[in-house]
Amino acid sequence: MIAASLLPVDGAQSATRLDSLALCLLVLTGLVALAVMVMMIVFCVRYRAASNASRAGAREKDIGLEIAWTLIPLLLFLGIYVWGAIDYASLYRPDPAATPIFVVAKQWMWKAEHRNGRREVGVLHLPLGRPVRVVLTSQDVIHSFFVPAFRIKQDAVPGRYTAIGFTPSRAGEYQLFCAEFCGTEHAMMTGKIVVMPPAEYARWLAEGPRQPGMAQRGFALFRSYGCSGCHAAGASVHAPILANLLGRRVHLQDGRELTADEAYVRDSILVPRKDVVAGYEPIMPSFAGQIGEEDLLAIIEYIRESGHEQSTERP
Ligand code: HEC
Ligand SMILES: [Cu+2]
Repeated sequence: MIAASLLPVDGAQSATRLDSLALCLLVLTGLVALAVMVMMIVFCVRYRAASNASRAGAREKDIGLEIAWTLIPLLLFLGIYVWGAIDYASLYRPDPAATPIFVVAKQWMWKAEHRNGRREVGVLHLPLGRPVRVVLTSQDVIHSFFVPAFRIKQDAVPGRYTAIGFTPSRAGEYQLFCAEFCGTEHAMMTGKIVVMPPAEYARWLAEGPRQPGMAQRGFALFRSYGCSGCHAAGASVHAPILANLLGRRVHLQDGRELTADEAYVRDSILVPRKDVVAGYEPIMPSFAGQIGEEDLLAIIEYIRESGHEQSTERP
């Protein structure tokens, strides 16, 4: 198809879905525009002042017709809205169970860390057919993580986590761009996405340079920063147990309720007064300025993993 050959290949399920939505919208609006144009021209010619076409029997009012041409387009376009909203939610409210991969943007490169501690710069390896969630942040200015082959784009903002979820559906190599002007070498801030079959990806993860797994590093940090003094199971301070926190519903003191994600945990550490958990005193000190981005990510991974150990998911 012409449309298909104009677009980059679809390397992820998100791309296939977005393409069908865009095509559907194009066809629908095209048909509406065409129908209006054709009728306009036909009526202009047929009933022009000089023509003697019969004007008898013209209807002044037709409620049925009016309702039809209001209701049918309304339903069609509301349908498009719902379709778009569902696709949007699957990208920007990704499944908390999807494999997280951490990407830190910085002038002018992309740095990634996988859960076992394998790191890479300028390249991002992903498993084929597995839902992943790229968790982004920036060390300096706003960047934007843009992969045309996946039809995804998400800002990387300093001091905040953003995330985007997708499932790579075709093995191969794709281009990664920065889509937010971020300084003189913005145009050079590109990278390569490599989608490989899960077994190959697992092999790739296990080899090559890496530091201790993120969770393992996070555990050491959790102790050295004194978090365990309050949060460990046997601590004398009344503080929540953090196991299984990620993805859990949290009730806050002010009555709000939210689902704990990376951004929530990050804020709990840096701005503890912002979201105080119901039933606890706001005694947790802020660690803003003390814990670096990469250490924060490691602590979050430790909290996630400590949940898994207690459930029966793992051998
Ligand atoms: C002085 C004791 C104390 C220390 C030290 C402490 N916390 Fe807390 N923390 C608390 C208390 C009490 C709460 C519950 C009240 C609140 O939300 O502020 C809490 C809440 C949290 C929450 C939200 C929990 C939930 O169930 O939603 C997270 C996440 C957290 N702490 C992580 C950490 C990390 C990571 C560290 C170390 C860098 C740390 N805390 C250090 C006492 C502490
Ligand atoms: Cu950039």
